[in-house]
Amino acid sequence: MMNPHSQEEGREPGPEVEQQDVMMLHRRQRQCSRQAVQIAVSALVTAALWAGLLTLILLWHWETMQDLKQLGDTAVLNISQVSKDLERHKADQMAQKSQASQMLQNMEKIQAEQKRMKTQDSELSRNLDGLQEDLSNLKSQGLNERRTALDSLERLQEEVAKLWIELRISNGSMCNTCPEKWVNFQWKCYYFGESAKKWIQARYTCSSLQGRLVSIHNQEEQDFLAKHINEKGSWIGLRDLNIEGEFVWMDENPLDYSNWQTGEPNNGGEGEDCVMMLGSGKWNDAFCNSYLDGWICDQLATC
Ligand code: MMA
Ligand code: CA
Repeated sequence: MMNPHSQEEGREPGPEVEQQDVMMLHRRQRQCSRQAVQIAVSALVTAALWAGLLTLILLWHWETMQDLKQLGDTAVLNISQVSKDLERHKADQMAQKSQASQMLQNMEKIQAEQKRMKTQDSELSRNLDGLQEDLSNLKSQGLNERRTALDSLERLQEEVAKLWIELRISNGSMCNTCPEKWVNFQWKCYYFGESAKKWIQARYTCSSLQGRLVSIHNQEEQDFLAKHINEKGSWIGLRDLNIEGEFVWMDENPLDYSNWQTGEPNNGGEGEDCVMMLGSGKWNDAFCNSYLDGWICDQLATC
């Protein structure tokens, strides 16, 4: 080290100067060593600080890594769980799809069955209609046959009664018994009603007296009646209600005898379907709802 006083006025250094120099040297040495210590201490502190900082950073980093690792593990777990769920869902979806297609097939089958049943149903209802029609035909046929049979029976009974009377006549014993107020002629009895009635009311009254509006089949019978009738005219059991001009007797025997007034039957006025015997005994077709004061009933005489 250069001495700052070495160039002073060319004076020779004495022992005091040397002592001073040593002291200065010592002071400088102390200063140097203090500085070195300071530097070392500060270096140490700095190093310690850096070490602490590094440790902190490392710690933080380690924790972060741990967290990240945990997060990663969790994520892996979640992903595997999600993929499992996804697989399960896929399987479910497949199952549902196959179920849906199965259901569709079933539905188609059901629809086809329904269609078949509808066709069968309409066929059955057609058959049923046919059967019902057959049944009603059979019923009406049965009814018609029953009616025809009853009519035939009635006619036969009447025939038997007539034959029975004829047999009694040929044997010499007459069947000429009539109820009170009835008049006998041949094998019949006659009732001469005398109150104002329409044709239908007269028919009803005769039937309530166990007789019928009279049927006339020969001249003798006509002559007998003509003698007893009401002069204003009387209803008899003949009419052409169903077919105009086709006259029918109440005893259902054919029109084998007639005694029409000249020009009759003429179906005059509002239409004339019921027959009356005029005071003269001649017949005239008249309006059925006219009131006549006379009406004649007949019935077979008893033996
Ligand atoms: C006339 C004649 C008949 C008819 C009656 C009705 C009097 O006779 O036309 O045919 O039935 O009238 O009252
Ligand atoms: Ca007439």
